[in-house]
Amino acid sequence: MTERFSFRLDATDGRARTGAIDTPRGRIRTPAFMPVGTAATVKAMLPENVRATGADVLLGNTYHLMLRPTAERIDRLGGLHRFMNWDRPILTDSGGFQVMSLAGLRRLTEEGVTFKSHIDGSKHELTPERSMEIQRLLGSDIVMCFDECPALPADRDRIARSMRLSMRWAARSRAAFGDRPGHALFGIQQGGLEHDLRAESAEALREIGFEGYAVGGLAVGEGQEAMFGVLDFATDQLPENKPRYLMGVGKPDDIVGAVARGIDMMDCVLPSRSGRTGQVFTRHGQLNIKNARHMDDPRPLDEACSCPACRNYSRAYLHHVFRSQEIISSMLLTWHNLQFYQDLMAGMRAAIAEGRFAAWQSEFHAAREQGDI
Ligand code: PRF
Ligand code: ZN
Repeated sequence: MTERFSFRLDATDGRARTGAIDTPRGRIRTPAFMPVGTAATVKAMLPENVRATGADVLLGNTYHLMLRPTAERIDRLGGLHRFMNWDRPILTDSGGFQVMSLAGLRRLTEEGVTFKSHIDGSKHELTPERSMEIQRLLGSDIVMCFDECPALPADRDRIARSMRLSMRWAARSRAAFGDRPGHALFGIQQGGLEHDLRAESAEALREIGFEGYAVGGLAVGEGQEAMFGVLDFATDQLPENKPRYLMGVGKPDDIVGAVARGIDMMDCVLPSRSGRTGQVFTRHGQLNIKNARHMDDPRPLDEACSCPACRNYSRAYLHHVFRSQEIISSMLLTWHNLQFYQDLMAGMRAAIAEGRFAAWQSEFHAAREQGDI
């Protein structure tokens, strides 16, 4: 196992890439999908089950953990890995984005953001320096810069000012992070949908220098076509020899389109959250297990899936436990969805390595067109 953080590209196919990030806590095969473990748990799953789906890395959240149980408490208890029983890499988001989407009353200044907790209304502050400190206390392997992400649509002036603030915060994040061998700090590109603002942001980040680069500010209401339109140029503005991470994306077809445009890492609550609401992802698209058409169906969700929900249970059973609000329903459907996402990533990695990604993409879209039969 390496003592340092490193990234290597093994193959490219068109703009799609496959490779590996090596960290002291293990290897992350790319393109990678990171299940979301916001509150120190991937809901309804044991960590060993998450690992069994093929996940190499989890995402944790500064915002949630600083409020409860607090970063200082997690530090006293030996860090986030030990606390949640996941010894592989953890990437933590920096908090700004979650403050904007979840917190009550917020005030944004050059210094940072003050806000009221969505849990008990208590007052808190996040700055680049405090976010770096919290992510260090958590023991995060991949730390994200503290940034601001404006909701779209927003006017150009607002997006430009926000992006420039995020770039000043990126420089402060870099300075506060310090020298931590084996740990990585990722910059986050902002700039909305505009080519020149994205270029300015990428330039500012490259100037500072990071171990990886995220594309932020997308999947915030602009739609898939606009998002792909940005990725058509944004990934190429970022260094080729460093991992590129698209934050908070997405549905399976978003993920495939992002990988086709040079993205190496993604995270999204969708597979885990959908598991709890009965939404199921399959090769043939999405279905809801709640639907009465599954009531007498002895078949598995997906014959090609190796997860316990598909190996051991019928659609009829999964429908029944969902309707009955049994806890096992969330467990099985979450497992299946996470398995589906990891199989998707493994399929793309193999296709890119073998130079057949375009054919793989055609098959992916054809299976979805066929629908659930
Ligand atoms: N910044 C941060 N976290 C994020 C985003 C961002 O822009 C997004 C945007 N989709 C999701 N999570 N720090
Ligand atoms: Zn399955």
